[in-house]
Amino acid sequence: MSIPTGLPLLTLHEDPISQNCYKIRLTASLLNLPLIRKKYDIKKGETQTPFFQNNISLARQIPVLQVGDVMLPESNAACFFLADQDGSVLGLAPKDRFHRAEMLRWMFFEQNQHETSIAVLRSWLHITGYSHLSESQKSQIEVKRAQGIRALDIMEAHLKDREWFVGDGITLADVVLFAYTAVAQEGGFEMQKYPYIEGWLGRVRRTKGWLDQKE
Ligand SMILES: N[C@@H](CCC(=O)N[C@@H](CS)C(=O)NCC(=O)O)C(=O)O
Repeated sequence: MSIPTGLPLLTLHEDPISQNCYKIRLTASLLNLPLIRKKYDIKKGETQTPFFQNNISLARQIPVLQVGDVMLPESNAACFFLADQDGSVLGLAPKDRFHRAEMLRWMFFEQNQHETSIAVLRSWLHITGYSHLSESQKSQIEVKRAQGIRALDIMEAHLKDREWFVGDGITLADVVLFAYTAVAQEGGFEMQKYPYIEGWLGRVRRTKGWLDQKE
């Protein structure tokens, strides 16, 4: 399957409650790219249908970025697709080879150490609600909390002597880490303990083209 040439229509299959979807909207906004939004309610199981599985994503999860008629699941892959183009004014995907690899390092960190703890606790405690959790979920809360604190500690230490995660400007590493860090308090994380992270969140919010997650 090939990607259409020119400027293909970009459609985001999403649930606005999801910060993984917000990452893609934020990337598009920072790059001033138009996105069509197709909304689903994951709480009502709208991504669990055979139609969704056969036509949108085998994983039956959002977000999925549709490029023309080609589907691209996985939030960080979608952000990379949007930013990895010549003429990106903000340089969200740096040209320097080592910086690109470092950016990927933090995007992988986000997916395997940050999202798996901070996003999951936010989803359980803020969206589902403690009283609706299964016994298995309840039993995992403290482990997830320790994993999330470890991820935040790593970010705080990294930001002590730099303004951005990679190089000297905003990249996708900042964009994807911003999404769930900005709402980490909804998962019970005490964000006042992380002054360097708070300063960095402010820098991301002040970047031209920044978009609030509610927009
Ligand atoms: N690694 C995936 C995670 C996608 C994901 O967990 N999506 C959630 C919403 S944030 C979802 O669709 N949940 C509903 C379900 O799994 O049924 C990404 O970054 O896109």
